[in-house]
Amino acid sequence: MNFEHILFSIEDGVALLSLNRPEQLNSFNAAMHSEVREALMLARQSPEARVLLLTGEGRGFCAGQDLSDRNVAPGAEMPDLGQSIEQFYNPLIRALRDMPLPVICAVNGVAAGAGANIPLACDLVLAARSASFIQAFCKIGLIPDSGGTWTLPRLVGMARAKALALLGNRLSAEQAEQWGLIYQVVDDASLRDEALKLARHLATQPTYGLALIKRSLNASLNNSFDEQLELERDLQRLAGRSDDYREGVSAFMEKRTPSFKGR
Ligand code: T3D
Repeated sequence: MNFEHILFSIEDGVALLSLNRPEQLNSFNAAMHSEVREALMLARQSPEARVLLLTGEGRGFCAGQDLSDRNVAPGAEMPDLGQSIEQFYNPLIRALRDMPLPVICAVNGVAAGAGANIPLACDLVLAARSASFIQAFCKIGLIPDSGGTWTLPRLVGMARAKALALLGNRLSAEQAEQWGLIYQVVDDASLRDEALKLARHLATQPTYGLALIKRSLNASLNNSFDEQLELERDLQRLAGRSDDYREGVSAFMEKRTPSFKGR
């Protein structure tokens, strides 16, 4: 598929989206936002796609907003960042979080600003050992966006969230793993292979059931215990009517490997 600022393909059930503005550390301009939105729509709608893998080309994962689009001459009117968040960043974060497929993010290098929070909207985050996460917003007078003010305290606790957001220091991938911000650190040279291995495995699994799992876990962050029990009842009812559940039970009883179709 032909894009200018991203690479996108669907192969063996894996939709692979790689940010591709390496000279600008894959920072977002409006054109890249539009292409990412189109690719996410394709991944969501294509029956072949059973998992999404998000990564970046070059030495960085993503440096957030392209600041060259925000460098306003003295006296000129500043852009409306609320409008930018509404039009670009919030839909991106919602699209990743609500994607009815497992979303893996392979953080291949520095992740700063919105680029540090986009991985946190994904389901499984792997990072290269040399990667790092920087809540860079405070250094230019902004607040963490792309869901960062919601996700950070829930993942690492308020004390660490405030330190990350107010100081904007570089957090190494290893520290991010230790703090529970991401799933796993892997050696730089094996990041792409490890992420693809995980993606190819997930692409053979009961996709619909996996989508219900992520929906229930995402909802648990806001639900009471009783609300969550009720949600589990409702989603298990849906899962129990799927072809993959029928196949999973039948394969278990027949002592064979299941062949899931993702429905
Ligand atoms: O505006 C809105 O719509 C609201 C939403 C905002 C969301 C946000 O993300 S705001 C936060 C924006 N991002 C940042 O503040 C991060 C800025 N970048 C950095 O702090 C550093 O570049 C890094 C810590 C990420 C990496 O540092 P380093 O030393 O490894 O690389 P570098 O030399 O700074 O950057 C390499 C090149 O990428 C360089 O270009 P050059 O000099 O080689 O031509 C640099 O200008 C460019 N680059 C890096 N980040 C950005 C960027 N160009 C434009 N925008 C960037 N964000």
